[in-house]
Amino acid sequence: GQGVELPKKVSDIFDPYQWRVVEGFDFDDITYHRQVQRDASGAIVKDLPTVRIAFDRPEVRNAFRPGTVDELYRAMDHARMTSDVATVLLTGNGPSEKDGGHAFCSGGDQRIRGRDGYRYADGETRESIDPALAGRLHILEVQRLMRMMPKVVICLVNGWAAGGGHSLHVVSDLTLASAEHGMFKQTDATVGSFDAGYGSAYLARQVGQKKAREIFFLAREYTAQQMVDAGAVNEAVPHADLEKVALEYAADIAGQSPQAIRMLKYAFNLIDDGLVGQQVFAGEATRMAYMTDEAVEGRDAFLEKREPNWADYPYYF
Ligand code: S0N
Repeated sequence: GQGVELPKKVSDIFDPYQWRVVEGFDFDDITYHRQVQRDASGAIVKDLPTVRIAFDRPEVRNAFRPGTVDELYRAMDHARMTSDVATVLLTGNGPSEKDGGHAFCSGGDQRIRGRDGYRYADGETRESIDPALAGRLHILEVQRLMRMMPKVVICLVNGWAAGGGHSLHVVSDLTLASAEHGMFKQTDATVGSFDAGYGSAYLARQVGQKKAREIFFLAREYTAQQMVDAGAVNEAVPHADLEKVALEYAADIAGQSPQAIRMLKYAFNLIDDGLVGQQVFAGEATRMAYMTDEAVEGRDAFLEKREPNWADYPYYF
């Protein structure tokens, strides 16, 4: 509609009409949008329960530098704590203006990694940097947040998913990939890197041990359809429809009970996450138990300085 301000079109398949920019952030390396419903004039009627977080460095195939990871963590954590958000879409903007290449994420920015790396900040130099901040692999903190947040995280692999970008898709709850441009390549070993956590061991849960070892040991390229067939991707979608189909997935997710989604996500995680998985699952169980009369009786008895009376609460249902 005339006079209505739409967000900037950040990628070839981003539909500005579906989104607004989430306020309060000043990101350089990512974009962060909230899905909205608009009326016929284009004015926003209400927020919908999906957010879109995207790498915004298409000139380097959406590689992440340490500052990118800081921003990604902040956006993800904001999404985690926004109580009416059910689904987080993680994708990559682009394509590259330089050569038209499409990318979801090509992993750690190899120009600034590891031993000689630094955590980017305005005016920071290698000499001035706090050594505690240099060369951190804090993308693993983002992986844990994706894994443990009580929401569904869907990766939209709109182009290359390589190295640490490949691992982000592995750790997400669901993956949709562009049938034309979605490409997968686990290059960690090629550059002397290795995601020895979810990126490899959890991949093996998805595709089996032999296939996961092939993906890492040979570092070959796979299409979206090959990854669907292998069991690592939910659906290969025509490129132009990728974000539309993702919003259909998100709408279906929003139709389910939030509590059930949360418990199911933690149940799916539990067996692979050991005691941490049990802790996360059990934390939710405890929170639900606090809502019962029985738990209220225990609390009230303490506050009223009396013995609790469990007579109304059976040992067997
Ligand atoms: C993704 C690939 C397969 C795409 O190939 P394509 O389409 O032929 O494009 P290119 O011409 O290769 O790339 C276009 C431009 O983008 C730059 N570029 C691409 N990826 C990266 C990157 N990861 N880092 C920096 N630049 C990148 C190219 O250099 C090129 O630039 P120009 O136009 O100027 O020449 C292909 O690009 C590819 O294989 N990329 C590398 C994938 C890779 O090995 N990633 C790293 C794997 N490891 C990790 O991710 C682990 C995490 C990690 O490294 C880390 C992260 C944070 C902090 C520390 C670390 C650490 O390990 O220490």
